Amino acid sequence: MNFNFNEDALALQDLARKFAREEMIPKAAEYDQTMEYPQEIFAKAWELGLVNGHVDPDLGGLGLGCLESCIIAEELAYGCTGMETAIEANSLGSMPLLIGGSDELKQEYLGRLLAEPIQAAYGVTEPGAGSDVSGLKTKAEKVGDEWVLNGEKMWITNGGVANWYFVLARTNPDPKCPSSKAFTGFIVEREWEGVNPGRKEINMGQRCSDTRGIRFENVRVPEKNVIGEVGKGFIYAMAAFDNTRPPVAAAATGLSQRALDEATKYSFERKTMGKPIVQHQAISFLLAEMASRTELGRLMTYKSAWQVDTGNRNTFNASIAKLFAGDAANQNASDAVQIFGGNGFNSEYPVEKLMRDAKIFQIYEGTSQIQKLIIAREHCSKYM
Ligand code: CS8
Ligand code: FAD
Repeated sequence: MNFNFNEDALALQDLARKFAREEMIPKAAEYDQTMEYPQEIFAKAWELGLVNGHVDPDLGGLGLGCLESCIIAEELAYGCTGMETAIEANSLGSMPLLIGGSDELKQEYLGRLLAEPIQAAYGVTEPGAGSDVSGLKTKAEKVGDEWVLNGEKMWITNGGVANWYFVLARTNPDPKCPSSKAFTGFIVEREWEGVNPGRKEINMGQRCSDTRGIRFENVRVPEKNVIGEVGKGFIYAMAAFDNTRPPVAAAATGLSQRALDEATKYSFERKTMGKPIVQHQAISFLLAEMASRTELGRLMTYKSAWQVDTGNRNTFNASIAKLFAGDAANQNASDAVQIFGGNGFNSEYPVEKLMRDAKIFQIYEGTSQIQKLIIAREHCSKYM
């Protein structure tokens, strides 16, 4: 057991921390208000190597481990989780390809992400199926040597800006076919005929992140754009979450830490009944609880990332990390607003944005209820 980061990880943490404080925080309120996509921030982060770090070195990437990705995600999220989601969605979009794709497909599409500051997206959720991935209706049929894709995706992060999408579609129409054999993953280019992203959704928080529905109408996908084996798409899509839920938990932890720091600073400055509010035990105990949640979320995140990096299945711990850190971010943001009093409710202060931004951590990459479902299944399977 060693809780010290090595020099490379410390250098990455410093780099991401500096970037968050100097580039992201000063612009966060403006991007929140305008809801503009943070391309300028994305491009600067890309220049510094803070985007796509997970791509293998033999493809020209940095080959960072999951723990290093978590370190970056936490620091960037401290600055602004809207911008961080826009950045981190590239890892999610490319993860099924990294897991199951051929070298040729990886070189082509991951190569694009390394060549220019452009986006990828992960297209699984549909208007009628979010938690229940097995219930999705988008379908692909083989016609000659191509696949013809039809259907509709919903809530796709980077949906309007991505150069290409990972799309999960049903390829076996038999309702009795198990999920592990019924779906196939495809790489679909934004510019192909029949690919139609919808309007940008206006969300409660993380408002500069670009979330859209996408319609696929008779989109012709070449056979080479099938990821891995036909029928294995569900497995690649699920295995991707094992790699990306730790960084999502890390981002939630970054928000928890920011809420704690803002609330602590304020509680030293604000005076009531003749003393700084930090000297009221009710306030210092809130800070103690916030600090405890932040530390616990971070520890579980690191453990679930360490399992990935040591080649162990982490489904159980990734869901615990995502569940705990997502809930912690919400409680910490709400407590920070409480500590700020009336000022906390006002957009001149940073914490109301934190509270709006935090909510999505209990919804995307699997809701808190779905994390409990996964944790319970994994736990109970050990007793069977
Ligand atoms: O449907 C599953 C689920 O995970 N639902 C939640 C969906 C979700 O998380 N969506 C997130 C969308 S992306 C998003 O929100 C992006 S946020 C913006 C970007 C932020 C920046 C990063 C479920 C409910 C867990 C399971 O569904 P079921 O239909 O019950 O399937 P199962 O019976 O559990 O499994 C079917 C087969 O799949 C295999 N499987 C399941 N999990 C895994 C993992 N790795 C490998 N294989 C897996 N983790 C399972 O073993 C079954 O295979 P068999 O061969 O049949 O035994
Ligand atoms: P539903 O599945 O309809 O769930 C509704 C409620 O019922 C929830 O509280 C849920 O927890 C609960 N529930 C459902 N099933 C069960 C059950 N079996 N047991 C207990 N409770 C249950 N998806 C992508 O594919 N790619 C993306 O990039 C992406 N980005 C997103 C960005 C944003 C801003 C948002 C809002 C969503 C994004 N999503 C993305 C979709 C996201 O993953 C889904 O919204 C989420 O998985 C929940 O699905 P749903 O919205 O259909 O809710």
